[in-house]
Amino acid sequence: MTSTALASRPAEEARSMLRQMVRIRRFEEKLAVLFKRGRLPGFVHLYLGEEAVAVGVCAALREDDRITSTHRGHGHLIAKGAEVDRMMAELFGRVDGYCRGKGGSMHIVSFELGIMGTNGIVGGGIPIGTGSALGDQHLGRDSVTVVFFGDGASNQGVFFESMNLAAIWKLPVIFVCENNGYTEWTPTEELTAGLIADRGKPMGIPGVQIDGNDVEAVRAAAEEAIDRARRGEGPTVIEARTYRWHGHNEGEEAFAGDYRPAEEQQSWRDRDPISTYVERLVDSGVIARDEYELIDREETDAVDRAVEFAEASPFPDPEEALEHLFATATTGDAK
Ligand SMILES: Cc1ncc(C[n+]2csc(CCOP(=O)(O)OP(=O)(O)O)c2C)c(N)n1
Ligand SMILES: [Mg+2]
Repeated sequence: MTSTALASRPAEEARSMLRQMVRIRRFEEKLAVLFKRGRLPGFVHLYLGEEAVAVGVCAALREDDRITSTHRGHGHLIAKGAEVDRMMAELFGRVDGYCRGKGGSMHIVSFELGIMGTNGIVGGGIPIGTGSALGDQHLGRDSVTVVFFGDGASNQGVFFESMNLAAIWKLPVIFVCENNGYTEWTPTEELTAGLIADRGKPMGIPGVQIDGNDVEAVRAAAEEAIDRARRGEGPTVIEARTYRWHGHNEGEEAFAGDYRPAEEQQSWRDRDPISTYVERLVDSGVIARDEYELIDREETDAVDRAVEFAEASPFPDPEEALEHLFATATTGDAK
């Protein structure tokens, strides 16, 4: 690598992470509007405010690494390389979606991209990701799997079972808990004892609690855990503290009431992972402000085009209602 390449690499990485966060932000904002207009079939749980976690972690992954996701998973998938067009088509229930419109928000899979699925079952991705890591170990591959899950999911028994086996077998898996302070409408401290980062400690699994709104901090923690997993030294728990800006699900204001103090919400908006990163990059001369504005315009336009793409795509034929529901092959998209 030339010295120029060395010097420019961090700037390129920073730009790319910023672009990914903006892409997720604009995608999710568009979904909020579409949901209100009754244009989306099914529920959506938005990732607004948590973008730095998915982006920081996935920036540290290789293409052949895998992730498992949650009910709040659009950001994870976009960060792992999913296209907004096919994501949008899936959410509209159309054939050009990643699962031919049959998965919807909570069941999007793309094995080609290493996406083992969003998941409507809280904690459901934890054993799938642990099994994925076991598969790699058996096949002698050096890829790793990241399991994204929430603070609520950290109380599921399967998390402890999965950590146990991952520790015993030194599986190449990284457990990334997105602690956004709430499990549905209940504050985390009313449900969750102790520090989530410490939950693997009795099993010898290292854990760290990090600022999940700082994309560089997330990436640094992810790189360390991923290197460790690739070296065959086993799992790590990363607890990323963050906050969701929107409700548990869109439309919750119809029944959930005011369960989050306004000052709390404002204090996290003041720590917006995108604008704080833009400030940092502009102040340190890594990007110019108009460069950010261009990125923003491009991503906003891409999301608008994704809606057009989704609307132009047909609904699946009723004849194929029972197709692609059960696995007949071990690789490839449902398409
Ligand atoms: C096994 C199971 N139990 C309960 C639910 C209902 N449910 C959906 S999301 C959710 C809360 C999840 O909270 P957390 O893991 O913190 O994720 P967050 O929504 O905060 O991202 C619950 C209880 C479910 N989908 N699956
Ligand atoms: Mg939560």
